[in-house]
Amino acid sequence: MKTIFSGIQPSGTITLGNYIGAMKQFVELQNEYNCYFCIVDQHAITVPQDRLQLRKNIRSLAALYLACGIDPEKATLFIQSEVPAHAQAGWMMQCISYIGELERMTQFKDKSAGKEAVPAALLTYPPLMVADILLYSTDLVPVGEDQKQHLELTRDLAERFNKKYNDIFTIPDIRIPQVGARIMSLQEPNKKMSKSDPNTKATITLLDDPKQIEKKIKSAVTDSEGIVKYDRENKPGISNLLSIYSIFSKRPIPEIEAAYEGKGYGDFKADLAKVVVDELAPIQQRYHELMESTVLDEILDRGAEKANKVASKMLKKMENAMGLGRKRK
Ligand code: ATP
Ligand code: LTN
Repeated sequence: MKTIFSGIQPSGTITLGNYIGAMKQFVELQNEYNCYFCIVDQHAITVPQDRLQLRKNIRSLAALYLACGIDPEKATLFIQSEVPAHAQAGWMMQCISYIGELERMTQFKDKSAGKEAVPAALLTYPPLMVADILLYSTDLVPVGEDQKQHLELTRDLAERFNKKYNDIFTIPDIRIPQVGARIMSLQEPNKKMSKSDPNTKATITLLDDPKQIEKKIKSAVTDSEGIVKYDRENKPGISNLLSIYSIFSKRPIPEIEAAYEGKGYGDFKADLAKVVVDELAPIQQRYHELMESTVLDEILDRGAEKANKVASKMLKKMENAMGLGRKRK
C-alpha cells in the first residue's frame, strides 16, 4: 500500500475551502492508502495564537477530521507537536534550504506582507512541512492548489538530501482535486478562502449554523449581471458559488446553470444555502457527539504512538546520513 501524508493547521475552524480542497479527498483516499493525517500545531504558531484558543482548535480539528469521515482504524490521526521528530527533522531540512528559495514562497510573501516584525518561522515554515512529509516515506500528498509551491520545494529538498548525503527519501507526488482546488473568499472572490481570515463574512466554517450559512451566502459578493454562469475571470463570485453548489449537489455546472436560467441570484443563493446546510448537518451532529465523548484522546494517543514509531526510525536514518550524534544501531 502506498503512503499518504497531509496536514491542516489548527488556526481556526476549518472552512468550506479546507473541506473541499483537502478533507473530502482524505476521506476518499483512506481506503486505498496508508494514511497519516496531522494537526500541524507547530505550523499554526508561525503566527501569534492565543494559547487557550489554540488548545481548543486542536481538539476541535481532531473531532472534525473524524466527523468528516476519517476512520481511525484506517488512518493515523495525530498532533504534530506530540511527535518530536518533526521539529528535529525540520531543523535538518532548514540546514539544506536556501534563504532565496524560501523567500520566493508566495505563502511567506502573503503572510509577511505589511508586517513590521516578521517571525523567522514564517520563512522557515516550508522546511518543517518538508520534514512532515518525508518522515513517513510519503508517496502522495493531497492538498489544495495553494500548496503546490511547497510541494515542489519538498521534492527539491528530498532530491538534494538524497544526492548530498544518502538516498533515503521517497520523492512525493502532489494530488490536487480536479474541482474545488481553490475555493475563494465570499467577500473578495479573487482571494482564497482562509480559515484565519478576520472577516467572518468571507468564510463558511464547518460549524456555522443554518442561519449563519444563509446570511453569509446571501451577502456573498457577486456581480450586477444577474446571470448564473461559470466564468472565473469575469464572474469570480458566481463561479465560486457554482463550484461549491456543483461539488455538494454532485450536479455538473452546466446543468445548474441551465436550471437557473432566467432566474436571479436570489433563488440560486437560497438553494445553495440549503445544499450547504444539508452537507454540513450530519458532520455537525457527529462533531458534537465526539466533543462530548472520551474517544478523542484515545484516538490521538494511538495516533501519536504509531507516528512516533515511524518518524523516529526515519529521523535516525537522517541523523546517520548527516553524521549527527554517535553511531548507533
Ligand atoms: P490559514 O488561514 O491559517 O493559513 P488555511 O485555511 O489556508 O489556513 P491550511 O490549514 O493552511 O488552511 O490548509 C489545510 C488544507 O486546506 C491544505 O491542503 C490547503 O491546500 C487546503 N486549503 C486551504 N484553503 C483552501 C481553499 N480556499 N480552497 C481549497 N483548498 C484549500
Ligand atoms: N502548509 C500546509 C499545512 C501543512 C501540510 C503539511 C500539508 C503542514 N504540513 C504536510 C500537507 C503535508 C498549509 O498551509 N496548508
